Amino acid sequence: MGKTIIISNRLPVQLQISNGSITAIPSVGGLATGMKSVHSGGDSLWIGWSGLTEEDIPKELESDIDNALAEHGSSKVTLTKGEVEGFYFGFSNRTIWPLFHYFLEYSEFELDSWNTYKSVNQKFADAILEKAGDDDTIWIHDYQLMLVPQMVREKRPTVSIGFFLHIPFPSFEIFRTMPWRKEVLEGLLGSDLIGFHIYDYERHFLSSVRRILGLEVSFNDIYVDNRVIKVDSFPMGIDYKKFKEAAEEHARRSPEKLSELQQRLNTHKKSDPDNKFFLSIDRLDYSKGIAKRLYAFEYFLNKYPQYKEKVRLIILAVPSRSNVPQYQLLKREIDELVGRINGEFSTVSWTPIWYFYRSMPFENLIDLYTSSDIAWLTPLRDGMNLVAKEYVATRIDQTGVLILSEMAGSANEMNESLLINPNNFEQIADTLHQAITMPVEEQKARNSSLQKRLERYNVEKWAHSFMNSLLGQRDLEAAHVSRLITEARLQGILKDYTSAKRRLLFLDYDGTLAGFHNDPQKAGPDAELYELLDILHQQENTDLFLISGRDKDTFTRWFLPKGYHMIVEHGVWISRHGEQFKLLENVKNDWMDKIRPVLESFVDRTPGSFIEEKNYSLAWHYRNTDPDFGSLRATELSTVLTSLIGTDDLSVLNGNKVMEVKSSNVNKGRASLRMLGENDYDFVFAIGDDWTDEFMFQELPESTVTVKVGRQKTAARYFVENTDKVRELLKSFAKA
Ligand code: GDG
Repeated sequence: MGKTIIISNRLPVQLQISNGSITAIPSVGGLATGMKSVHSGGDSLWIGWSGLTEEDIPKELESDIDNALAEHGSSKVTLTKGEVEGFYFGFSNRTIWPLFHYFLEYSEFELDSWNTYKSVNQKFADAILEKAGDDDTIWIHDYQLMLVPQMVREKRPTVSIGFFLHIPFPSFEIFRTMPWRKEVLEGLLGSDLIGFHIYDYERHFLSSVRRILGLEVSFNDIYVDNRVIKVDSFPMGIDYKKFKEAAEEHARRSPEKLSELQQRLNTHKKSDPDNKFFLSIDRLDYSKGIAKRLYAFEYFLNKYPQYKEKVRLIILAVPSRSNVPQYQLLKREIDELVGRINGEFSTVSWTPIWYFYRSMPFENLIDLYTSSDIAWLTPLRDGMNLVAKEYVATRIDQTGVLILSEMAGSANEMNESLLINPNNFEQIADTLHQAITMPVEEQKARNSSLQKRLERYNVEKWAHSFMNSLLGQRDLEAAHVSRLITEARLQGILKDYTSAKRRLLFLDYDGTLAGFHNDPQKAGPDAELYELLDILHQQENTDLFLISGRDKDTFTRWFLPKGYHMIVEHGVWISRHGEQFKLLENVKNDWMDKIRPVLESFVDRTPGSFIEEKNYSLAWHYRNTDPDFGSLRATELSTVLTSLIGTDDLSVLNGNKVMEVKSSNVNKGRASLRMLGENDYDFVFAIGDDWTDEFMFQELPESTVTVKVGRQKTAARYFVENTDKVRELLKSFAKA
């Protein structure tokens, strides 16, 4: 097992240079803490930007810096001022951040900053490639590095790569507006595992993958060429113990040991024990909804004037990205709002808002959490929001009320909090009132459930479950690879092939001998395929069957003159030696008039879908529909058909973007078994791509060489990746 490499924009270490000497101080942020169990010992490395630009680092200190970082298991990527501008302040924070938080109007689509984003992502990828071995596990973090997975994959196809997005993934309608949407998705798909905080982001991502890249998605697996990429949600937790213990230590402190801030807070609390503190903590970011919260506070004071002089809103706005214009404007707006509201409502003894625009030491953060009766966290959009979780963790006597925005990822797991829509002032004012008057018993009941969950699914669990899932993907991959037809296996198969006295081959057509086409009638055989089939067909002691769900007329046109043996419509018809098709199974088709109108109603309501009518079956094709809508309709149709066909001897086959109704006593397994009984075969081979072929894989004897095309679950013994590989395999039979 190799080492673990973590990559994030910023290293979890702060560098300070003073008088030519370097100090590296580990940061205490949530991510750094969460990764502690993953990033420890000598077998892990964290790669990221140190926070100092190339211009900031004196050449002679370069190696000292590297050594200082190495002591913390870190390695730096050096960026120039220009790169930081284009990559970080530019594309990351002026394009992706606003877009992914649904601030479409703030998103700038600048080609220059996109190009810098690409080249800086390449720098990160190169830094990884320089350090990574083939069996290492790589975990890439966040929106600044979305192209890195693919850049690493290109050079290291077998390395295990995980990616976690800390911010929301927006709906397709928003994401599609970005000019480089395709490149971003392709970049992410270099990963083996892509993680999001919540299922909604996951589903938006999958929808974009289907619609923009047209890729096959099955549940939360994406199939790309010969790889399966897993997408899953892992809601990030906090270091629960750290916050709980800090609060306990805080409660034990003697008055003279309290911080100055705490002493001030206490003085105000003492002046009237009924006074309530509301707490609002965020980075100063438009996504956090600070300005809206201020307007809502004003609304509340007007709607519930009895709380004037009784409540106080403490706002901690941590400076962030202050050289991006939107952040400067927001800062001005908040400054003005605070001034206006304080001016409007203040009395000689009361200022409604205390506003801090700074970062506070951890100790003061705990002062604020433990002193506030109500945490009011109402982002307009937030990937998770850890502050909400931290507040609850510090409430050691289990009092306190959390008011949380529905738009924060954390709302998904914090149902016991008071959830509000940050745009609904009426609801906010009423909820503040509800929070102020909430009985202590109710507060305790809510917080105790919340605390249990936060303690259990803490940040360490989060990191572990991501890593375990990534390793699981690697095992899955290994299991797949173990069934791949390798050169050695091929030689074994060929040996049996050549030494056999009589061979029987079953070849599925669509998705196996030929790729899919939007119009099935156009997916006809090419010259190379005819040539290959001719050779196999003419080999001595070889019975080759094309076995397909296709209608007999198409196969008559394409193959009858060639004289290949054919079984079509899943086993209804058979043709040998170029003779006309004959019925292989006795089947009825009088049910068709009943089912056809049902399918027609689905065609009418599902643009792009159509009916294929065969002699003994009806197929509804939905390959050309909107992928999400098509799958939805397919599920609906399946329910309708299942209830309709009830006792009839019919079955519904759910193929590759096609749903087919046919007699239940007909399938490829039954048909192939009948052929097998006709002669004494000592080499039997069956190959196919969808689950109608699984009937063959299941019914044919165990000694059969069964081969699945693609990596989906299968009963086949082997698999090959795609139709090109099928051809290669058959060519080797042709040469045998
Ligand atoms: C992004 C996503 C997602 C805040 N002020 C001070 C301070 N903090 C600490 C808090 C908390 C962290 O910063 C903020 O985390 P959030 O999750 O609330 O928000 P973002 O910074 O926007 O983080 C977010 C997160 O990534 C993780 O995936 O939840 O949705 O936007 O830990 O305690 N810490 C100190 N002083 C402060 O003044 N010491």
